[in-house]
Amino acid sequence: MSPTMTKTVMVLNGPNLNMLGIREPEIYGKQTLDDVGILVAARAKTHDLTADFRQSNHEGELVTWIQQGLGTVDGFVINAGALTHTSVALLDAFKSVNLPMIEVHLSNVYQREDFRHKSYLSLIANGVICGFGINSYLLAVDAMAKILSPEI
Ligand code: DHK
Repeated sequence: MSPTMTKTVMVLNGPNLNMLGIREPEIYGKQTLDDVGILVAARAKTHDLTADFRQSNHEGELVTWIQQGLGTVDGFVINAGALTHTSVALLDAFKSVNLPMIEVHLSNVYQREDFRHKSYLSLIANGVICGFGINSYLLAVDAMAKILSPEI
């Protein structure tokens, strides 16, 4: 939990999401990850939340950030990229901290290759939002605000 009244959501991005805007724009869109971060911060502010927006290409760094969230953040939104479909380590990290977590994807993974239909994170995610492009992140922030302040 954050020390102040304002709650914090860590918004994590996994491998290759730093390439947004360049990478397969017909699937992932033309906006950059910086654009996403700006929109996420603005949306979080409307809910009186702070967004701690990060990206790493390294599974271990993401695990460390999740662990560091214990006692410092109130929930997670994550687009783990390809690690969604492979990483027991990320699943176990989220199980360890036991905080609300929403899984997001820009693309509708269920319209894509079979290997993208399996998610380890979905096993414990509060919810999964996919297929809405950048708006997937914003919908996840809205949903997290509701989870963290269910009375509103
Ligand atoms: C992003 C990736 O990098 C892929 O590996 C996932 C996800 C889908 C997305 O749609 O945001 O399979």
